[in-house]
Amino acid sequence: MPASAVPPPHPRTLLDETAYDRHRLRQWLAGDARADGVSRRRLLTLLAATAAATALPAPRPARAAGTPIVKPLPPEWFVPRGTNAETRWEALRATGYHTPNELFFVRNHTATPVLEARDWRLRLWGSGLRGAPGADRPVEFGYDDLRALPAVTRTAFVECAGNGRSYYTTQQGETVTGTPWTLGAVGVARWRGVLLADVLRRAGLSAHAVDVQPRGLDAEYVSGGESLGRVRRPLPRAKALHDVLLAYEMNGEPLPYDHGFPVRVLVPSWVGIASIKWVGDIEVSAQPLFSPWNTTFYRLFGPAHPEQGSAPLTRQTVKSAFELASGAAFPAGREQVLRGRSWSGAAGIARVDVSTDGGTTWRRARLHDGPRPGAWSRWSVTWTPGTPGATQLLARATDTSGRSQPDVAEPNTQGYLFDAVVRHPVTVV
Ligand SMILES: Nc1nc2c(c(=O)[nH]1)N[C@H]1C(S)=C(S)[C@@H](COP(=O)(O)O)O[C@H]1N2
Ligand SMILES: [Mo]
Repeated sequence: MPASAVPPPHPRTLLDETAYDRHRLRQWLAGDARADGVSRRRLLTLLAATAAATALPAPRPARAAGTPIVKPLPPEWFVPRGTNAETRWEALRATGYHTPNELFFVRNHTATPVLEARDWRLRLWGSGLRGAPGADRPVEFGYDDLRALPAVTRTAFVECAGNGRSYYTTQQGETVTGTPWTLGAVGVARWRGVLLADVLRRAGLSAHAVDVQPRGLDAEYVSGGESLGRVRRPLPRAKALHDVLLAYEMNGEPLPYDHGFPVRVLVPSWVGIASIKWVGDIEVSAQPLFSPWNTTFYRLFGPAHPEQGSAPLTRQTVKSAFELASGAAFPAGREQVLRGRSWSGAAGIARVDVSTDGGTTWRRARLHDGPRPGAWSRWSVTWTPGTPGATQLLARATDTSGRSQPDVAEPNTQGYLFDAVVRHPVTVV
């Protein structure tokens, strides 16, 4: 018998029907189960439905060497994009408020490292710690040390600063560099961990500390033939002490390998790059810090921006997406419920307006969630398509701070922070 990709479950697991079901579905996903007469779509729907409800340990990786992502990437759920994977919005239709871990997008500069919790240490060092004048007297925390600290839970999105980048080109004719995401480089999860503030205080944060720089344990990132070192980006002290988590759980499960196991940083409302995965050390500095990820990258460059670039990016902009495939077909004359989600890095969502005729007329969508800062609100509208042919669906959200989505996004060379209303093509048949 070939070695199974899915490890055997703990015997206790098999007494829990939901966990049992999920284990079987995972085995199927790994090609280890037979499901004669059951469609792939049906099984994927079941898998999505069980994903959020159960808490199994992270599966052992089943990837071939050199594959940048550990988890399965069924084409029904993901668009592969190099070392990254984009979630398909039509796959989120079957999910609840939180994005199941199995469906969450992955953004890797290199490849997911598979680490062991028992070998992992978090090292805090630098001139911003009392009694630790250099790297010579670092303060260390093990996985169990972190788990023994007071736990906090927070629902928040992680969204890549480049989410929606491809629309600079397809809607606005601009040439931009970077991964051509549509709108699927975002997900909302329930994160559990400890406050970075707690860990910093326990490590002896000094009054002089100004910047806090977490760094990942994944491989060094090489760009243009030059190594930029390991992925790292400074956070200002105020944000680090405000609401940043060192997260060890995602939707009630240990962090999956691809999302930062054993521990990642979670910086609510900010560009995804701030949420360093596989964090191994944190420099606490009494001097301001810079890294390629807040100088060369993650600033706005281009004619509309200062010569040396904008300030480093922090909060995400306002966006909206339909839970539909691009080019989805609808029968004429039959009432539909169109669903979607909107979010903003500045505040919760206050209203969403939808057009089903390419932007000529607009009506207000029904919001299913109240304003949730740092997360999304689901919404719906009913629509009875008229004459057959091509049309475009548009959604424009406004947050409680009054920020909204323009018709055209101000371009920048690296295609960050797209915020314009996206024209979603559909056909009436
Ligand atoms: N160590 C490390 N952290 C990282 C990255 C990375 O490549 N390495 N990618 C960043 C970027 S650009 C984004 S958008 C988010 C993506 O998080 P996810 O893969 O869990 O969705 O992780 C961030 N943290
Ligand atoms: Mo990102």
